[in-house]
Amino acid sequence: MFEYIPTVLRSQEIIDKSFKKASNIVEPYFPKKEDKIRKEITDRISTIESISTGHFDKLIRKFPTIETLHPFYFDLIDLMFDVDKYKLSLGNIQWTSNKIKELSTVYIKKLKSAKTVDSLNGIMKSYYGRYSSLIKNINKDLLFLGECRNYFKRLPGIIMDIPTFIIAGIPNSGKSSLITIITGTNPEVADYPFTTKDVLLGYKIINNRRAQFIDTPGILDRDMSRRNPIEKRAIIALSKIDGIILFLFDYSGTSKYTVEEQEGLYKEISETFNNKVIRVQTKIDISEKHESVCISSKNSDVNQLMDIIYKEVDEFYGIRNKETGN
Ligand SMILES: Nc1nc2c(ncn2[C@@H]2O[C@H](COP(=O)(O)OP(=O)(O)OP(=O)(O)O)[C@@H](O)[C@H]2O)c(=O)[nH]1
Ligand SMILES: [Mg+2]
Repeated sequence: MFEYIPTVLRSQEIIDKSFKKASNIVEPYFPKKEDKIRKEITDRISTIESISTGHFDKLIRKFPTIETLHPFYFDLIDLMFDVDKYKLSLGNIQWTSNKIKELSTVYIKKLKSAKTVDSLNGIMKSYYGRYSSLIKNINKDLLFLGECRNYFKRLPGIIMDIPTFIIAGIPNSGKSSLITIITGTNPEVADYPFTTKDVLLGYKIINNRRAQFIDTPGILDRDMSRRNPIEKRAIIALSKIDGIILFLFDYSGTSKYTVEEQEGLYKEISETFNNKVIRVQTKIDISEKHESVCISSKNSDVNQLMDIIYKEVDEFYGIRNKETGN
C-alpha cells in the first residue's frame, strides 16, 4: 500500500528538470520576431508549470492521508516522525503548486501586452526568478517527505482480515527462529538481544487458507516511558493488530533475562491488550518443561504449537463463514 509513492525530487532537481525541458522549445514559423519570442516564452512557462505542478500534485495524491490509515500504521508513523510536520509539508507543497499556477497565468498575460523583444525577455527572466525562489522555499519539505517515503516503503504490508499470530517475548527468546520454522521466512537470528528491530511478516497456508505470522522485536520488562523505539514497535503490533499473541518463555537461561522478568512482561501484555495470549515455552531441547505448550525450533519440533494454530485458524474461518453466510 505504500509502494506507489513517487520519488521526491529536491528543489534543484525540479528547477533543472523544468528549465531543461523549457530550453528545448523553439518556435520556427513566425513572420514577426516578437511573436516568435512571445510564443516560445509562453510555451516555456506552460512547460515549467506543468512539470513542477504535475510532480507536486502527484506527491499530494500518492502520499497517504495519515488519519485514514489503520491505527497500527498511524502509531508506527507517529513513533518515527512528527505527524503535524508531515501534514504541514504536504500543505506547503500544495500551496506552492497553486502559487506556480497563479504565477504562470499572470506572466502569460503579461507576455500578451509586451511589445518588444527586450520586454518579453525581461518578463521571462522575472518569471524564472520568482518560480525558482518558490521552489527553493520548499526544499526542506521535499527532503523531509523524501525521508518519510523511505520509511513508508519499509513498513510491513499487514493483511488485517486473516488469522494472525503475533510472536512476542523478551529479546533472544527465539521469536525469529520460530517464524522461520513455521513460515520459511528468513529473518536474522543471532545470539544477542534486539537482533530483530522491525516488525516482520511470514505466511503459511493452513487447510487451504492463509494465516499470517508476525515476528516482533524483543521487549524488556520495564516501564513504557523507558522503552526504546525498537521495543515500542513491538508494543504497537501487539496493541493495534487483531490477532493471537504467542508469548514465548525461555527457561533455558541462555537469554540473560530471568523468569520473573518474563512473567512481568507476560502480565503486562495479557492485561493491557485485547488480544488472546498463549504461553509457549521455547528451547525445550535445552530446558526442563514448565509450560503445557513446549517447542524447540532448533529440532524443528513445533507440533504441539501447530495443533493449537490449526484449531485457531479453523475457528477464525468458521466464525467468519457463519457471519458472511459462506
Ligand atoms: N537450543 C535452542 N536454541 C534456540 C532455539 N530457538 C532459538 N535459539 C537460539 O536463541 C538465540 C536467539 O534466537 P532468535 O530467534 O534470534 O531470538 P529472538 O527472540 O528473535 O531475538 P531478538 O530478535 O533479539 O528479540 C539464537 O542463538 C538461536 O539460535 C531453540 O529452540 N533451541
Ligand atoms: Mg528476532
